[in-house]
Amino acid sequence: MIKMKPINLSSITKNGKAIYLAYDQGIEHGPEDFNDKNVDPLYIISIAKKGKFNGIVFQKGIAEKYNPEILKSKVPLIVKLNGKTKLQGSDPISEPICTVDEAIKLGAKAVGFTIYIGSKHESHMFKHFAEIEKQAHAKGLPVILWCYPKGQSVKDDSSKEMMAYAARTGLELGADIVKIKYNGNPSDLKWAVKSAGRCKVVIAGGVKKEGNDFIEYTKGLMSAGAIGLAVGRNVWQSDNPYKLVDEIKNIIF
Ligand code: FBP
Repeated sequence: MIKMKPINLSSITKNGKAIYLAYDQGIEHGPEDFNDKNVDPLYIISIAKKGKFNGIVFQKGIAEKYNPEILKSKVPLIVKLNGKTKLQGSDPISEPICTVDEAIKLGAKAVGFTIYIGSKHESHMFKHFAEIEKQAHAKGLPVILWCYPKGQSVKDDSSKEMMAYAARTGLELGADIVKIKYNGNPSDLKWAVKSAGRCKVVIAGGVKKEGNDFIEYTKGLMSAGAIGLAVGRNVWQSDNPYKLVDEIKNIIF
């Protein structure tokens, strides 16, 4: 009998909680998310370093070209292994663009992979995920699944049912952490967290929120049992990311 050792998440969590800085939007959404300042990956690395994030998420290209600065920052690198542009049609597919071995060579402490549940290409992404999950776990590397309901068959991607479906998919596919979208209702999220079982749940930030809304959002998701955030735009589009990060870290930890 093979004894399965649980994957150790201590390199990308602190006391079981986490805040990751996501910066794969350049390919997922295009540079329209950026301004003069945050278009520069060095600015993002400096936020992650100063804010002592538990991980910084890059695609392979940025992880390679800015590797010395990333490693010097000591912020754990999380490499996304697949990606797509927003120019695709309504049933998206995200193909692998980096391998587990390449990510390890870049110094990755974890890998990320996106699956669009509900897309007619879902099974294709399942197959690739299964492969990377096997390879990453064989090397002791945690796997984070971005699990987003998207496709013609998905009517409401942030309904209670869809949030729980995405979370449960993370558990059943073998992810260590599943990243889902959150509709702002903690009692809906509680059910999603319960559905994820021993797979931990982190939440995407979404489009930039105004005023105190992101603070309330963070309070709600922590009260529902998520372990934290994998946030992008709300942090690096903020005029004062450091103040915001201090505030949300106080809530998370
Ligand atoms: P944000 O916090 O900026 O929403 O980033 C989270 C994220 O998961 C990114 O990693 C990813 O690029 C993006 O959202 C995808 O969002 P969408 O599915 O809405 O295009």
